[in-house]
Amino acid sequence: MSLLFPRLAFADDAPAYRYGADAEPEVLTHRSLARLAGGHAARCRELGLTPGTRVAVWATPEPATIVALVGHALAGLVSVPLNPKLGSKELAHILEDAAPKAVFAADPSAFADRAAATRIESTEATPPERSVDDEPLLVLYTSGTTGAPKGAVITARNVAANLDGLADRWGWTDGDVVVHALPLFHVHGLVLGLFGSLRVGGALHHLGRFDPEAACHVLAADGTMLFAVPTMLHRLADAAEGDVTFLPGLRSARLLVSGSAGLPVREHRRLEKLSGRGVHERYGLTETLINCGVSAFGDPQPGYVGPPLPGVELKLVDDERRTLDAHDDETLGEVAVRGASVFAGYLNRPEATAAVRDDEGWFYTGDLAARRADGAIRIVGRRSVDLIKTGGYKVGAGEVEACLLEDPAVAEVAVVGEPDDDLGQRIVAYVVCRGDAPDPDALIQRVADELTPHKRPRAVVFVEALPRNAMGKVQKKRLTKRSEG
Ligand code: MLC
Ligand code: AMP
Repeated sequence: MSLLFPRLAFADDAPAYRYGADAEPEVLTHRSLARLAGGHAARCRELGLTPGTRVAVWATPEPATIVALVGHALAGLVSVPLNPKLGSKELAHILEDAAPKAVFAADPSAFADRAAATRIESTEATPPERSVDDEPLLVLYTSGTTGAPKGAVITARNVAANLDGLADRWGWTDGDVVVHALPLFHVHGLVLGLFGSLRVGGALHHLGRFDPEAACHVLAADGTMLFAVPTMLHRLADAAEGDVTFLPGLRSARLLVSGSAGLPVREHRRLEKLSGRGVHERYGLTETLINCGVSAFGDPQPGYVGPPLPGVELKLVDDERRTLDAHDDETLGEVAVRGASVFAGYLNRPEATAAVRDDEGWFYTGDLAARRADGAIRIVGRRSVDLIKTGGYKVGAGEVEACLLEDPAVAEVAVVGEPDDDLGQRIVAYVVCRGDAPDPDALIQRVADELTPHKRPRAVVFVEALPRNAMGKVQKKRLTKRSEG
């Protein structure tokens, strides 16, 4: 059976992970990463953590975290990466739902106020070998329209199959150095950025935090690919326009990749001018990993996310989930996908899994799209207005509403995503007060503290009443129109 990360078994001295934006980043070679991951795996065994056990990791991007994530993968432990900014309620929910047997952190003192964690130590040992099996590798928490986030169980085969499809589409090899500043608790930064680089035997340079100048600097030195969400590319274009120092990096990268949300055609055009080659988009979900991607062997396709990856079956369906055969770039249907990359299900939630995946293995994404004659997919929106994508993060309107309703001064609330040049969508809360209006900043802070800062509303609008239809259902589209007008 093939290995999940083949180059870690050879363990040579080429860089696998670099961290930091300054002149001398911290480096883990394939050898040092393999040996340290082996040491962490041995320690987990001593702690009585047996294969299949869930273990949480505070996902700061520093090297120790990488050692733990890789050590768990090799040892057959299931990592539950935690957003370092998680607020009290959401953290409590994840710890209760995933019930990890241990929580690891590079620096436990940074999280002492939220959860007791065990320090990741740097001892070395021969690493175990992990083959591409059907056992869980990760549980990634992702939001739905209502309720608290659900844990998507991702197996080793899901990851390997998906990364092999991407490597094929992008010509991704051991000569590539991916540059990114994405969080390591979601698919984009963790599965693609880290595990993808390790699977092809290349390197990942994590900048620590997104900074257009640092990104271009590393690309100009030896970075070959940039992975980014549209917000980062928008900020990169803002910084680079009129400043030639950004151009060498933008022009030497062989591939600029955008994903996690749609990149507007306007931004495509700006980046095409700056970089000379433009941006290749890919489209995915936590539950399915990446479904479509524009080929690196051809030009970018502004407005399109490309055809399905090798190994991904894709169909468009109508509201009754009947297949639509149209290839006219016009007929809209919901995207459904099937294949080895589709997750194993939501942790502890068989009904939620059954609602999105049918008996034949088709996963219904909730995304609406049209398909061109050559199979390229154009994503046009989502079925539900209650799923918001802000800065590439998925946020459920329901979770933010539930949080705000806990404030005694809030009688009713409707949360919507409104168009935003920088974030794609900006979270706005429309609030009907009970008595005197509360301080809007306090409402915003409640969401940042209890859920996570990226779920906080960027604006609170007080209204007399929420628009409702004859059935009493809030008509969110009318709210958005009101603020635009
Ligand atoms: C602000 N901050 C607060 C706060 N207000 N903290 C506490 N309380 C408050 N009230 C903090 C923030 O945490 C952040 O800290 C800083 O202040 C700035 O806040 P921000 O304005 O919200 O963040 P911003 O810089 O705008 O972030 C933009 C961004 C980020 C692009 C860097 O949105 C991002 O990293 N997005 C990536 C999302 C992603 O990876 N999605 C992939 C999902 S997988 P600090 O320290 O952080 O600066 C998927 C599948 C697929 O979708 O297809 O890929
Ligand atoms: P998440 O649950 O965070 O993984 O978000 C998945 C969602 O992100 C998808 O259902 C899409 O709505 C959106 N998405 C990801 N990539 C793209 C893209 N390239 N274009 C448009 N939407 C995207």
